Amino acid sequence: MVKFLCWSGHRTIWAALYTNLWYWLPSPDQFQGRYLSTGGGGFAITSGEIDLSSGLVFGAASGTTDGGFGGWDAMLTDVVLPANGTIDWDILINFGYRSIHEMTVIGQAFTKSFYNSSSLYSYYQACSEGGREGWSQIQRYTSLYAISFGTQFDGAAIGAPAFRMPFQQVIHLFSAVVETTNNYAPCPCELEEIRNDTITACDGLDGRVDGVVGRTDLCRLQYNASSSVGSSYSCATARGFPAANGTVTPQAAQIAEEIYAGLFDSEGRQAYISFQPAASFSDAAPSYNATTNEYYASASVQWVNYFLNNVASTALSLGNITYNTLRDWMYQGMQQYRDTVLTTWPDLTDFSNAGGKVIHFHGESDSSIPPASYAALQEFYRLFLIPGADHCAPSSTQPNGPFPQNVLESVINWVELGIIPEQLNATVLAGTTTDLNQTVCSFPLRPYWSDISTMECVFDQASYDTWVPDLNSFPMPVY
Ligand SMILES: *[C@@H]1O[C@H](CO)[C@@H](O)[C@H](O)[C@H]1NC(C)=O
Ligand SMILES: *[C@@H]1O[C@H](CO)[C@@H](O)[C@H](O)[C@H]1NC(C)=O
Ligand SMILES: *[C@@H]1O[C@H](CO)[C@@H](O)[C@H](O)[C@H]1NC(C)=O
Ligand SMILES: *[C@@H]1O[C@H](CO)[C@@H](O)[C@H](O)[C@H]1NC(C)=O
Ligand SMILES: *[C@@H]1O[C@H](CO)[C@@H](O)[C@H](O)[C@H]1NC(C)=O
Ligand SMILES: *[C@@H]1O[C@H](CO)[C@@H](O)[C@H](O)[C@H]1NC(C)=O
Ligand SMILES: *[C@@H]1O[C@H](CO)[C@@H](O)[C@H](O)[C@H]1NC(C)=O
Ligand SMILES: *[C@@H]1O[C@H](CO)[C@@H](O)[C@H](O)[C@H]1NC(C)=O
Ligand SMILES: *[C@@H]1O[C@H](CO)[C@@H](O)[C@H](O)[C@H]1NC(C)=O
Ligand SMILES: [Ca+2]
Repeated sequence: MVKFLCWSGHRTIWAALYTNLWYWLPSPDQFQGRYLSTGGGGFAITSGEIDLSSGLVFGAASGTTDGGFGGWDAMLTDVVLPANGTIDWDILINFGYRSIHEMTVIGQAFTKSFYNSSSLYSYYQACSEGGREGWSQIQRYTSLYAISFGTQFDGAAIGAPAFRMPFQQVIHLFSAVVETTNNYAPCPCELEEIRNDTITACDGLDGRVDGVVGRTDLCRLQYNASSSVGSSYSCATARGFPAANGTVTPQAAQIAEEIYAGLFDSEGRQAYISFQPAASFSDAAPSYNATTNEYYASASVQWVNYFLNNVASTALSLGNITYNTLRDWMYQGMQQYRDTVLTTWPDLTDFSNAGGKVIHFHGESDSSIPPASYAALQEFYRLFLIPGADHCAPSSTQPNGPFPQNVLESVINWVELGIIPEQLNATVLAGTTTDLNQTVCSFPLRPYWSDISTMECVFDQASYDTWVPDLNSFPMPVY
């Protein structure tokens, strides 16, 4: 295996920064005619060596880029504001789509020339922000490349993409605003009790009692957090919070219900989706004042400060923020970033015509990026909601849930062998059923276990409808 580093550069506006590219190459006897691009997470455009190694298993040369941020550990937020009031659009475009594209085109040409290979299958794999980066390529670089490559990528394995970033970043404030609006910040233990009760109450709705909520849609339809009111809870000191005990209050149940329901404006119109029941309430975690012994709502406000107000600050009072404010911030972000990080160009005809394939998977109990989807474009795109899984990872509170281990292999099989991924293979990695292999249904089909070992993929309209909300708080369609 060869590790290869090179640079390409055209940025001269703010500073003479070059973009570093990093490729890992399998030895020629292990090369299988494949190239893989990888991406980042959070505000990072790269995941470094961890993801580069994932291509070698499949005999693929693999690439990553630092986006011209000045180093492999640099974040977009380190460089996007050269001064308060000023966005570096060049660097934002790098992050939005350009750097992954350049790294891919150079990597493809380099791979062909290094291995004397006249043809190449090209893939993409990443999760979260990296998933958004993958969609940024699928949505942009197809017809342009149809002549030489068919499509820039033949296939992509995309996990929990942050592709509606201006919405998803603002929804991170929603749980805290639900608390300030209700004038109550529950201690983490109280919401954890509600989540545990939710898991217990909804576990069996998928036909199998295994501690995993495989049907959060039925849970939304049939469960009400108010049934937790009066349950007693008790937690030891943890994560900077003191030991706590008590019984679940009606206010905490109300907060849980509002978080599950999603963001509604003052006229009762829906603005955005939120987390599914049984997801962890991580966005609702309060701060604690040891002097007054009080919990108060808090949230990460980096997106609002950096990208909407253009100031490098992490301070923002939640005092006057209403649900309408959150809606307006989403609208502002949609306008300001629709051609950079809002990655929802809806027409994928060229990609589909060129034979491109996407497997998109998303933890059903994702506590960072809510999983509702609008697409059912089964010919070239498959969505798999992973029962009980959290953000790009299994959930520790639903340990018997499966997690897919070989999504890229399923994409490769689909592209190169025409094997349609009707279901996705997944393995239980912890809990009492460790190593058990399961399969995951292709959305909009949903799992139902008719007995402990037999799962069917079923459809029902009421469940489906919970996944396709009408975001009618906006005067235009939200893709
Ligand atoms: C590619 O071809 C050149 C020229 O024939 C040769 O020197 C080189 O070793 C080949 N590379 C590989 C990886 O086979
Ligand atoms: C919730 O369940 C987990 C086990 O999954 C347990 O560790 C935790 O203590 C429970 N929390 C509460 C508040 O009971
Ligand atoms: C849950 O129950 C509470 C209390 O009975 C009620 O006010 C609320 O409307 C219910 N929520 C839903 C979504 O049905
Ligand atoms: C509950 O918390 C109070 C202090 O808030 C403490 O005095 C009491 O011992 C705790 N009870 C239990 C069962 O942990
Ligand atoms: C905690 O509360 C005290 C008393 O109101 C206040 O002086 C202090 O600033 C608070 N600390 C934090 C971190 O908010
Ligand atoms: C940018 O604005 C923030 C918020 O007003 C302030 O805290 C910070 O010091 C400013 N930074 C610079 C470099 O002026
Ligand atoms: C809320 O807005 C009012 C009026 O603009 C302002 O006076 C007040 O300081 C704000 N409160 C907070 C907590 O930001
Ligand atoms: C999925 O699992 C089946 C049954 O074990 C196996 O035949 C198939 O090769 C697996 N597919 C992938 C992509 O791992
Ligand atoms: C699950 O599948 C993997 C890979 O396909 C295989 O190695 C493993 O033995 C299977 N586990 C069980 C319990 O069948
Ligand atoms: Ca279950």
